[in-house]
Amino acid sequence: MRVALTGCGFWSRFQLAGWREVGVPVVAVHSRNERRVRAAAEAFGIGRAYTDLDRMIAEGGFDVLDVCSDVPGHRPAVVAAARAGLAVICQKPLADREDEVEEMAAVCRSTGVWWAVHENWRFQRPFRRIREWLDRGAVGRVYRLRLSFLQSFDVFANQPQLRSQRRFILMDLGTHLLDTARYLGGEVDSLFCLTDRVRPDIEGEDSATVLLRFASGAHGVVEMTYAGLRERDEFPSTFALIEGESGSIELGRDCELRLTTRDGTVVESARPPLYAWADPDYALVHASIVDCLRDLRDSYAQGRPAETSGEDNLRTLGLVFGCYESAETGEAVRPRRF
Ligand code: 89V
Repeated sequence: MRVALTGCGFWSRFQLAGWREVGVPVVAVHSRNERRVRAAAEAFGIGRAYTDLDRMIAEGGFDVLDVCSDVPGHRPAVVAAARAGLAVICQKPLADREDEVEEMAAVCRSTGVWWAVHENWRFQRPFRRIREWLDRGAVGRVYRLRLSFLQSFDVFANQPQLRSQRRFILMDLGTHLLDTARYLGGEVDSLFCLTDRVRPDIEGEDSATVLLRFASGAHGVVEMTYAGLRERDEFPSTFALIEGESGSIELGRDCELRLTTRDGTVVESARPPLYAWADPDYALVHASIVDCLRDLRDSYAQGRPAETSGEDNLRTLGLVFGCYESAETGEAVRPRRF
């Protein structure tokens, strides 16, 4: 598997470090910004650097295009790669407009390429451990699941483009949290969502509260904000509570998990490895890049859809667009299927 990467912003250096960590060569890199692409190529010893994406694709020599650009760059890059018969991995969200998602899905389906979304949140160690506990029935039938991501972290310092996104927290973060909700709770039948823009100096919503009804009958609550002002929060941790008929699982500070049953409480740390290249502020998330890339590498090699395949991620996006629809109409909605 040889990868070429497009987009050399803040996230790309962690993505490139992640590929190195899982032993997959990145042979070419592209950005419209010449200074950035040169810097990325130099830092990671990549021989080929391009400012013209079509040229990089035409010159070939790689199997997979990893789309790591900002959101408006996703659609053209995914479509160009798929039309050239390349496998594609794209950062989330695939697109923030439904017509663009439809086009990307149509092109990937008609060309038959292997496509996936780099959806790393569900690969965080605590969620993998919770999934194991759920699979072995540790808490019995789950009747409610809560995910909370309530932060005062200044996410705009490293990613200033997020300030001007008309659709912000549900797109940037809700994609992750709703995907994790699906990973832990299964598919969703209906949802209701409220949004708010608390900070006056950004375009989009920075707080959202989502109520889910899973196909299993379980209830879900997913709440998120970047507008928090609390004594102690812990970016980028998601806190969780999963309630089952015979027990509960809590995910708290510092990746600490508590499994409570009638026999008592088991406490376990699910802290991931701390990679030397990770930004300490994002260590938990950066570690999950490695586990996500490992799954992408292995599924590609084995010719099977990734856990976070394009098709799978379309269901997550159905929830995200459903949240905006619900927030606009004030109605509960059934998520659309792309
Ligand atoms: O992982 C991400 O998508 C990042 C952050 C955690 C900052 O939202 O954009």
